[in-house]
Amino acid sequence: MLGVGAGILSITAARWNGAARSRVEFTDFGKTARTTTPAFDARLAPASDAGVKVFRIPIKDATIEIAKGVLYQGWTFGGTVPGPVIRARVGDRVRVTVVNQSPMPHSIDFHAARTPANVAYRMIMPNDSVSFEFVARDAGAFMVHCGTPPVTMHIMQGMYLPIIVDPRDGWGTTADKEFILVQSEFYAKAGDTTKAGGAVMVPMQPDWQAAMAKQASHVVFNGRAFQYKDNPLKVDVGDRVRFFVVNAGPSFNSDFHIVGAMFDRVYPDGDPGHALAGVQTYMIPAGGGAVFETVFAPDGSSEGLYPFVTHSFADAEKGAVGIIQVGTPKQYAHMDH
Ligand SMILES: [Cu+2]
Repeated sequence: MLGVGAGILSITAARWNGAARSRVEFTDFGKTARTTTPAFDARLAPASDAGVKVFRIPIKDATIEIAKGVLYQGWTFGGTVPGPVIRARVGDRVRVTVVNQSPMPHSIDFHAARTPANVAYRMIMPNDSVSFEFVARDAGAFMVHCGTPPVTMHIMQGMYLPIIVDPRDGWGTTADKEFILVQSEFYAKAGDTTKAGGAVMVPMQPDWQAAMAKQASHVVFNGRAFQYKDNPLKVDVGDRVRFFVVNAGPSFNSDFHIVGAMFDRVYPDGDPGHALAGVQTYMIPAGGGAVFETVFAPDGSSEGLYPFVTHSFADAEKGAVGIIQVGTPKQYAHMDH
C-alpha cells in the first residue's frame, strides 16, 4: 500500500511541478572544460530546464596563460581560470561534488547558497571530496571560490568560478547575446629557474608581498590580460546584450564601463527589482557581481568597436580591457590579425 501511495504522490507532484522540475542533469567539469584558446569563451547558453542540476568539479593544479606568452603555475577548479561557468534558475536544486585532485587542502564557497558554511565549505583534503546541495533562491551573478586560508593566496592562484542564477521568470527583456566576464588580479613573479634546465620556460609564481601591498602584476577579464583586444566579443547591430560580471578580486573593485555605450539596465545584486537605468559605470566590489544590459542600436551605439574596461584605469592598463565588435566595421574588416 505504501508503494502505491508513494507512486500516486510522486505522479501528483510531477503534475504540479512539471516533469522538468524533477529532471536531473549531470555535468562533469572534469570532462567538459570551457575553451580558453584563442580566448576564454565568454558566450553563454541559456540554463537548461532541469530542476535538479548536478555538478562534479575537480580541483587540480594547472599551468595557465595569464597574458600572451606568460605562463603561471596556478590552482584551479576544473583546470581553467576562471573555473567552469554554472548556470541555474531560481528554484533549481544545485548539487555539487568537489573532488580534490591536488596535493594540498582546498575548499569551495558558493556565494549563491544559503547553507551552513562549516558543512558545505569545510576543508577538502587531497583525494577527498565534499558534496552538498542547495536551492538557488537568489537571482544574480555570484562568485564561487576556494575559502582555505590564506584566502588571498587561493584566490590569486586562480580558484574561482561564476554561478549565474536567472530569476524564475527571466530578466524581463530578451537578450540577443549573453556574456560572462570575471575580473580578477594576478600577483606574479618570476618562477624558480634553478630547477629548470635553462631553455625551459618556467611558469611565474605568486608574489605574496605584492598581494599584501595590492600591487597586481596583471588585472584581467576571464583569466588573461587583453585577450578580448585580440579576440573581440562579437555582436550584431541592434542586439540587446546582457553581461554577467563577477569580480573575483581578491582585492580590487571593478568599475565596469563600456566606452561608447550606456547601460539601459544594471541589476545590482542581480535582482530585477533593483534595476537602475541609464548608468555609465557601475562598481562591483571584490566578491560581488552584477548584471548589465545595453542595446547596440542602429541610431546609437551602432556598428563599431567598443572597449569594455574597469574605469579604474591603472587596472585597465594591466590588462582589464577588451573590445566588443558590433557588426563588421570597415576599419576592422581590413585589419589583419
Ligand atoms: Cu584552495
